[in-house]
Amino acid sequence: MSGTFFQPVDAAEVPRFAGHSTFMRLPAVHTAAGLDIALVGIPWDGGTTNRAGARHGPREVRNQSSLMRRVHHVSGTEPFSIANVADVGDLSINPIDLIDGLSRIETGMDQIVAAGAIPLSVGGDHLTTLPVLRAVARHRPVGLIHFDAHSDTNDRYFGDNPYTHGTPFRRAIEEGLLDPKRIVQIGIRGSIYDPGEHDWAKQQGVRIIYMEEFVTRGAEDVMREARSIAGDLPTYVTFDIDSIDPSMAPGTGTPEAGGFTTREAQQMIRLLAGVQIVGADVVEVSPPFDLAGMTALAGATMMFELLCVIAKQVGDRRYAASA
Ligand SMILES: [Mn+2]
Repeated sequence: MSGTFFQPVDAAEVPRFAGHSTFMRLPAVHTAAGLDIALVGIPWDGGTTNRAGARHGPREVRNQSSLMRRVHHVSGTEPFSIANVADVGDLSINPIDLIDGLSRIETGMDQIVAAGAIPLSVGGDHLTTLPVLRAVARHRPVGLIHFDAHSDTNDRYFGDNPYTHGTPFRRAIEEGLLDPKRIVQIGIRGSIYDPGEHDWAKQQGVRIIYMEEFVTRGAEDVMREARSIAGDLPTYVTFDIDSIDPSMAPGTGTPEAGGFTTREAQQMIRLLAGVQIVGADVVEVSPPFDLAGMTALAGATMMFELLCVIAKQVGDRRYAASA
């Protein structure tokens, strides 16, 4: 089967620092038709309220993703042998019009979903996840496993503006895209504007696991709960790079001290095995604030971890169907 799947450029023939920059050194294709998993960039930070720059994320994550190899060293998963994966490029965006930007992202993501591919995207700020969910959850609400320093369930900003990277999950719940009782947010921390800032989310049934609880319980226990909240229904996974400590991922718009190590984040993504993932993203990598590409590398690494979990699920499903 793997003979028919797209493959990364062979590092023994073209060294990893050479050639075109695509996600995981995979072929760049123009359509998601025939793909199991579509790697896609969303270079848009129109929802950023403070330090902009995540629009540059996809290009730098592509660059650092050239460091990824073919085989996951713990699970043994070979994602490119068991699933058809390629880089479908960047979605069309509008850098100067927020509403049109959201609309274009939704349209582009619709095409990927209609082609039957699971989208694994790289932002962009966290508002990009809202139009992605509008496409992924068009026909039924999905669950959400959300790694972040911030809950992103605020209501309004600067008057009556409903759309910022601090509001996507409130809007997604209101729009019926997410089942709030199947949402778990992990790693939440940092100063807040108002003591009641997380009350609305909690009242909807969102489970917020603050960083301090994660430190006490550890990854295994927290992810056991996360998997049970997601259940065996369709679930989206969103990974904000600011969930990682700024000492390891400084290149982001809203850093918060006291976060995950990259190793803890990798461990948690591996523990997603068994979750029915219908889409995933890595957001808020902001190269203008990065140092030596370390945050883009962390983002590319989380993308590879997610890819391996999703590919395993695709491969298992294909094997079950052919058995
Ligand atoms: Mn976020």
